[in-house]
Amino acid sequence: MRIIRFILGRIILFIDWITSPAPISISEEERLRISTFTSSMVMYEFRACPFCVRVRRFMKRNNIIITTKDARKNKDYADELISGGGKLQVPCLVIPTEGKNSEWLYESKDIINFLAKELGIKL
Ligand SMILES: N[C@@H](CCC(=O)N[C@@H](CS)C(=O)NCC(=O)O)C(=O)O
Repeated sequence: MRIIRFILGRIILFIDWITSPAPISISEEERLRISTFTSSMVMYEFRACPFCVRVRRFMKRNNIIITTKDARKNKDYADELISGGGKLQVPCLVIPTEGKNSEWLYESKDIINFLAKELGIKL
């Protein structure tokens, strides 16, 4: 099972690599607006998870840079994800909220919808 998962993971990463979307062209002002919004966010992922690939491709296309933490490779990250978000499931976007606990947003579709809505990106 681990071997099949490993092979599938490599295939996913290879296809992602050869079909990687080009970032759309934006102004420096827009780039700054996006990076200011996302600078304190973190996304937990498994590198070869197809749902994480989906979010990363959306981010790349739209010039969104968010620090990622691989919860498969690093047990500390997996523990952080479980204690903060409540379960070991990726992708999970951690959104700091002023004066409150951070929001731990699961589900690739919800993460993409959140980023698109907040950054005014048309899907
Ligand atoms: N519906 C979720 C599915 C996420 C999902 O199934 N992620 C898998 C990795 S591909 C996971 O976290 N599995 C937990 C595990 O392997 O322990 C989404 O779209 O984000």
